[in-house]
Amino acid sequence: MGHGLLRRGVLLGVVVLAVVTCTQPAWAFWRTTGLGSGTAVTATFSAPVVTVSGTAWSSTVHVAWTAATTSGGLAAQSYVVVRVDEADGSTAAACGTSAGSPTASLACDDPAVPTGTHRYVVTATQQSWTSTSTASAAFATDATAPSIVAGSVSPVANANGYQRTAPVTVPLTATDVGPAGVASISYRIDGGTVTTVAAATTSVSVSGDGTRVVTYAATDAAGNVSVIGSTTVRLDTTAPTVTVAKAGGQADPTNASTAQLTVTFSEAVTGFTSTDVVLSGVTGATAAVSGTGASYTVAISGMTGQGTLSVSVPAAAAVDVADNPNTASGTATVVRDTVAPTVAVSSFTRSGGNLTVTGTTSEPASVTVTFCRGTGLLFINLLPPIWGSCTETVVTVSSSNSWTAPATVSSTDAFAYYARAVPTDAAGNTGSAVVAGPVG
Ligand SMILES: [Ca+2]
Ligand SMILES: [Ca+2]
Repeated sequence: MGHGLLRRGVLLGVVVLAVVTCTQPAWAFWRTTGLGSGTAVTATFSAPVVTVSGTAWSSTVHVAWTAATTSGGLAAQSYVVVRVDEADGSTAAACGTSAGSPTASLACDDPAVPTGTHRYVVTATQQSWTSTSTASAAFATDATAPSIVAGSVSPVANANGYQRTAPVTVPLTATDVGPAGVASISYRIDGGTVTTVAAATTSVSVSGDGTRVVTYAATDAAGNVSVIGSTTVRLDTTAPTVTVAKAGGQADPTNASTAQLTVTFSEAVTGFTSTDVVLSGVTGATAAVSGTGASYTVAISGMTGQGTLSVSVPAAAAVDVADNPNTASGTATVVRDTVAPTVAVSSFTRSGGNLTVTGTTSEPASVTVTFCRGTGLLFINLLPPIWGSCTETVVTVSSSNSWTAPATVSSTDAFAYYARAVPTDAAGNTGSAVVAGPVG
């Protein structure tokens, strides 16, 4: 026993030690009662004064304290460091110290401090004396990343998950876990430039058709970065356009009661049906639509009248995936004509070996003219020609409706010649034949 405090302590009958932890300085006192005569000896044991430091928000906290000494000048033998959580007052051993494993140092690093705000308390021990510091200043650590969520996009997507009005707004809200607090939100659209906003909430404005992916993350003031989130925006602000055309191989004009047309949208649509086809110009025409997506066939049937059938698709007949209604189409036409042309011969002449027949038709047409030698000389010709072996000439009659067909025969041939004209219009209607001759 090397010092006076204990020597004096041995002499005391009753020793009461009280440590006041929340006042500065802490102090201890002895009170003793002896046999017959009382003696009181009082000494103080100063408490350490604790300071904390470290890199902001770091989970390693440097704790330092002043040496505790007795009023008799004896330094404390050891110290135990305790960390107090500001949030709930709970305590934890710090710097690896405990009552059974104190430190003789006047400083230590407290590693792996959990996220939170902490104060430190150091208890000094000198033999049976103890003296506990007041709590240090607070030190906040934050090793916990914030979280970030996207709220409901505006406007609300349709049932297909598409928007048709730009811009689409994606609200973002970040929440930090720990005392550092959210420092910023960073986001980008697709592979675009990263935008960083120094706030805990922001909103992203998305424009431009397509499937757009917004990615985002939050960073707290300690530099912890959240998990990266993403929100997909499907934006289509473009209305479908539509064209109507005659199907491949569709005759125009035609003499049929049916016709086929194609309807092609600029993108896949839904809702296009037979009732969306507008028909006019030919009595009896009805439409039947088949097809899906962007391509449809319109089968027209039941035409009984003559004239120009007009086919079109009005605006808002169908919608795309984002519910954009189509714009109106142009008009496709097919002429229906079941009336056969008539033909007339105006003249049929021969000059040497040159035969020429002229005539007219009741409408633009092709006239098939067949020249044929009769069975005898002109003045005795009694029998009709044998048409199957005769020379044919096809002439197309212009809109003037007049035609001329030439043929060349032997200039010395004295037999009679005939010409037969048969008109066919563009719709395929063939008129009655007219025979001219003989000439010779
Ligand atoms: Ca944090
Ligand atoms: Ca569209």
